[in-house]
Amino acid sequence: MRLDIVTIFPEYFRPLQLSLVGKAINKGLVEVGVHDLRRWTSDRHRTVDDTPYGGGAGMVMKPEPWGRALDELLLDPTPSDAEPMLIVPTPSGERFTQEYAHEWAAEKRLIFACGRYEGIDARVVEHAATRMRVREVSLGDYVLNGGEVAVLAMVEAITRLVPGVIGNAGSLVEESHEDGLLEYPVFTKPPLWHGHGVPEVLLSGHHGQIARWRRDERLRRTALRRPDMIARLDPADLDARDREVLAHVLPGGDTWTQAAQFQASPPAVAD
Ligand code: JD8
Repeated sequence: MRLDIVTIFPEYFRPLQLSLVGKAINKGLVEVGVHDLRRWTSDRHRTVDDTPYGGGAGMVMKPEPWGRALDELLLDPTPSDAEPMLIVPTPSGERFTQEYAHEWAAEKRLIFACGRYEGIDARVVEHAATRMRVREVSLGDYVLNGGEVAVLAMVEAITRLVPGVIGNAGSLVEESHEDGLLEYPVFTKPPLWHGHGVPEVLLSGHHGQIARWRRDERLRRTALRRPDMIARLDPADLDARDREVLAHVLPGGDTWTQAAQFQASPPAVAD
């Protein structure tokens, strides 16, 4: 997989050399190119921004440097049969999810455009969409100062799903957001810490009971912290015990089906 990142702050991406992504790069599983947008400016001040049409606060990123940058990156056809996809982080994008992470981990080439200031002139995406697939996505409902942090997060979420990057892919299965439930709490030695013990069942060696306890914890946590995820669960994936657990967590002791009605405004659940 080849990743190209265009930004006015290339140093933001030095951490990509570390840990998992760094290893994936060294193993040749992922190729990452970080490009300074100012390389494609045309004036001696290397200007990338200008005042917004229609007035208003702040500055907008000029289209020309972006156009030249994408032109040049598209000229370089490697990997040969790759159809690059342009990913543009923006607070006004659709939410980036684990589902997208899986989809994009199967792509051969991704190009990330990091905006700054008030954003990138909208014609850049409009023009790019005439030449490649473009996705405008948001990391979440909060405002960052630019796209770099979002790209760092997405690159990590995507590359760790590239086959061969994570040693034992098995560990991916029970992760939050993989099967619609949050993770269970984890513990390690010592058995007693600051007067806090470890749930007995985890020391029992009884794998069936441990698996059941972990599933119950995943259901409880998800119902309490993310009732919206409970409402999206497929009923066929829940057994009688699951329903019983949810019935005890959800208000009025109703089964998980009640959750759907709370979709709009999940009730405040006492933690
Ligand atoms: C790209 C410029 C800053 C945003 C004026 C603050 C994503 N979840 C997210 N929150 N914020 C972003 C994001 C913010 C960006 C850019 C992404 C480019 N800004 C702007 C509009 C208001 N400033 C994001 N993904």
